[in-house]
Amino acid sequence: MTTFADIAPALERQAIELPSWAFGNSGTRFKVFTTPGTPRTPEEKIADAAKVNEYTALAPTVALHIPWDMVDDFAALSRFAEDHNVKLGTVNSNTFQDDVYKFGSLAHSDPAVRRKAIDHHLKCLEIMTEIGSRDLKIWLADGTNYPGQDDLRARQDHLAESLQEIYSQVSETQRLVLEYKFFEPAFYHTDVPDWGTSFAQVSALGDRAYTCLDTGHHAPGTNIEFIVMQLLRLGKLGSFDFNSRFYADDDLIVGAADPFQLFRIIVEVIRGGGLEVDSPVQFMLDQCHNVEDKIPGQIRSVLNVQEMTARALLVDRPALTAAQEAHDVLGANGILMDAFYTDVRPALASWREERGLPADPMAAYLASGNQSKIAAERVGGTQLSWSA
Ligand code: AOS
Ligand code: ZN
Ligand code: ZN
Repeated sequence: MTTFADIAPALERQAIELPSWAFGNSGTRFKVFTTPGTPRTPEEKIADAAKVNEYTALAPTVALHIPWDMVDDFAALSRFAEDHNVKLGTVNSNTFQDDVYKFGSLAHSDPAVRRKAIDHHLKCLEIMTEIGSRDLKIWLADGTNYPGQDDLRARQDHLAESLQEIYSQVSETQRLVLEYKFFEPAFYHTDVPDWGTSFAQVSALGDRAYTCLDTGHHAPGTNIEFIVMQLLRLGKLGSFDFNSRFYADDDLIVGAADPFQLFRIIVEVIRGGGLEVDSPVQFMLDQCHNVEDKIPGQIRSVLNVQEMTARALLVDRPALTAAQEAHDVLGANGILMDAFYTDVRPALASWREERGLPADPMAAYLASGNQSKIAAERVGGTQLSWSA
């Protein structure tokens, strides 16, 4: 029988990186609604991320997006973050907004376009060195819309060469993480559609190249926890982009659509050592808040991950192994479901209080008045959106 005291050390070291872009306005192709108090600068995005950490102690780092978070002085931005008790984390590249990338970036047929895309990543690595960031995360919008539009094989070769050049500049203390996505914005094929392609590409690069698994980037019905198991087994699961989806890449609050799937994923993370001290797995959110307030949206998200982690840690491993070895099908399933159905919220509330945190971070944040404070303070200027 696993108790809450047994799982406390693992909960203690849980860290979930927040994406700076989650604090900007976002929407669908139909409308982007604005929220009072939305950040107008990268500093304000970091200050909002720091609020999430202040109330939860779960989110000590903030991921940047270049050029959305481009500033003149990254050392100053880094100091600003540290003054707010957070650090700058993963740097996300962006080769999907410029007209030159209409037909691709690192996989483009034109060497001049590939050069520009590679240089952008080299610039990201320079910024990472300046701010002490470990991970360069690459998500590519590259792909085609119609069969025959381009040469799939040649594009894959171009991608491999481009990644090789970028990887050659990744320092000993840095990593390259390649995200996959099965469709969108390209609809016929994407150049990194699945974990297998990402795995093949990063394996060809070397030890400091990993795969990023975004939970929203699979076809409906995909057994994502199997992929988690396999990538951990192969030593190539570098990071998660957590979110949830009902239909496509919805980027909704993690655990909102399918809490049981999140539980199953975290069970495999734990089984594969992904929560251990020296684990290579970086937990990150990749979400947008279209209609809800952004800071509470992120607070809810990290709490969802924490709650599901606590439940997954409560799985009675020795009993599960015994049931599995005995081929006790229903017994094994029952042990897993017992953990899933455990309400860990009261125990987590006391655990937080023992650490000087609010028992209910969401209620404490809402009562703090911060939301009306930032709405009153942040007048003038231009609110940032998800993509700027
Ligand atoms: C895009 O679909 C990917 O999920 C990216 O990880 C992420 O949303 C993007 O980098 C933000 O622009
Ligand atoms: Zn993502
Ligand atoms: Zn996505």
